[in-house]
Amino acid sequence: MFGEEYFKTRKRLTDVVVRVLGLADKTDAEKTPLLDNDITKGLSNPFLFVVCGEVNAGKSTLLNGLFGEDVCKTNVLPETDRVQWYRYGEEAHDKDVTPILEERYRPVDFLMDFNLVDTPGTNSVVIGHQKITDRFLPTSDLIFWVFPASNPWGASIWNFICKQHKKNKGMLEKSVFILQQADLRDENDMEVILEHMRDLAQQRIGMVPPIFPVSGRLALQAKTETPLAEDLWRVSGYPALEKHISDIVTDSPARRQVLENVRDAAAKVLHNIEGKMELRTKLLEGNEGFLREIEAEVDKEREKQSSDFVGKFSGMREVFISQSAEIKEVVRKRLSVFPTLKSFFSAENIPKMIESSLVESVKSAVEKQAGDDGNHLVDECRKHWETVRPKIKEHLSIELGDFDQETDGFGKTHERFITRMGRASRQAVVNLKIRGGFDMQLVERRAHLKKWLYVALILLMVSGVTGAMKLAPYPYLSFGLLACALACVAGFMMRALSTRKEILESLDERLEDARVPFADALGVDYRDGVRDFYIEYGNLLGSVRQHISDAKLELQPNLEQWNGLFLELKEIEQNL
Ligand SMILES: Nc1nc2c(ncn2[C@@H]2O[C@H](COP(=O)(O)OP(=O)(O)O)[C@@H](O)[C@H]2O)c(=O)[nH]1
Ligand SMILES: [Mg+2]
Repeated sequence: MFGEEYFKTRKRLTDVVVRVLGLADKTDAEKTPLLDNDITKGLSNPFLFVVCGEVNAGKSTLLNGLFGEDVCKTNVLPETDRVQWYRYGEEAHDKDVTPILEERYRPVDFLMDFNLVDTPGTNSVVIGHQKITDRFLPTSDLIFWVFPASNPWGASIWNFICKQHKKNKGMLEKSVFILQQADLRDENDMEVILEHMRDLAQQRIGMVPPIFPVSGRLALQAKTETPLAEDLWRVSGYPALEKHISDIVTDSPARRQVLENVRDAAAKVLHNIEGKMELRTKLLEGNEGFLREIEAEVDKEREKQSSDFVGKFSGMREVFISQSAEIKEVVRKRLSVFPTLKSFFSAENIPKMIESSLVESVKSAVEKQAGDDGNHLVDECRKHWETVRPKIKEHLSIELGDFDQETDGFGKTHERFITRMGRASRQAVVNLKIRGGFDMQLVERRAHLKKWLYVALILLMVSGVTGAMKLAPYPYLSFGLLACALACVAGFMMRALSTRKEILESLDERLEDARVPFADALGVDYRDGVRDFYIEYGNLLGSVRQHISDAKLELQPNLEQWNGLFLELKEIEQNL
């Protein structure tokens, strides 16, 4: 294959162009210079070789030698009087373009990159033939002037060359002279003939193009043998010719320019892509900043709600005070004279009853307050969400549902908050250890009052006995004892009331002292509960966060592909 290096670079560039266009599509970048047909068409343009020479010079055989197969018909008689344009086609077929131009499509790989124009001969007299030759010569990459080695000085071809040379400046630079059918001459003759041709060329056209003595027939024969018949191949003179063709293909400035233009266009589009990606990265960074602002706002809102808790908590203290007032009333009743007396005869646990009643009432009051506060928090979140939604729509074009579409109104968190506060309040009351101290006081009181009662009863009994036995000084002794018993009962009653007062005072003091630790004990749970609401609220922004990180992930492979393409394009540039 001729010009392997060139075709490798061209293929690579074509691949890069396809991938650059793909990336441009993905990143929405401007592709204009690469869409310009004039620029990219050059990538697939085949090379054009034109073969000129007299009838029977061996032109068709020369081409078959290059193909390595019998593509062009050869004949002693003029095979055709038409110009034949050999092009690639998946099926072999011929197409008349004009009465003197015929397109011949052949499934030969070589033709994908090279088109060949086989002219019928400079000595053929076909009207209009000249016109066709005029059309192909200027655009051709290479012109083979074919001379039969048997007689390379035929007048008609030399006249034709002179005429074309005058019309087409630069034509000779891309011309080579082929001395075909060299196998018919021996080596010494060839030397003489070559010398003679050089002189003739100098005389007629003022320069000597490269001259290659070859034998198309031997070349074809060599190529059709497997493996290639090396000796025949060398003798055919084709190695030098093919090397020359390769050099022309690789060094063609026009072709190189095409590659450079395509490379420049690809670089431009790559630059556009870079711009788009930078913009996108900036936008995403902006989005992240925006999201951080909103998150900070949510944090601030949480802080605010947690710190407002001092105010709300005075409410919790009030709850405790009002509940303790009720409790004191109950205690006062329980410790009045008759219930106290009754309590000597029936088992009852006043401290336990007091504690559980306090626990229950405080718990339900705290739960109610927590329920109200929870509703308030949900309202605050809802209000805030309605300020966030339009901002996210404006900045990130993300449509978020309203608060109740996006959440269940924080129902579970709300319930958890209430349960948590209820439990905390129970624990807080128990931790106050009101019961322990109270218990001791009651035991002491009972023991003390019992003494009074027992003494009164004993006196009453003794007074009865002495009265019945009429012991002297009757009845003064029994009346005296009765009076003493009554005095003891009065003492009992007075002590019962005064100890009740003492106990109530100390209970009052204890409850008073407990107010602050009680509220403090709830503080931690309350703050955590508030935080729960805002954690759940913050999660609402999760879809936005996800959207941004998805977009970033999407960007990553594009960045990598861009880097790869940039490096490849740089390498191609160095090869050019
Ligand atoms: N010995 C020999 N004969 C050749 C060679 N090339 C062509 N011929 C013969 O020359 C005749 C004309 O060849 P052809 O390729 O058709 O010439 P065209 O008219 O210029 O295309 C045919 O009979 C070929 O067999 C060659 O390299 N060596
Ligand atoms: Mg021919």
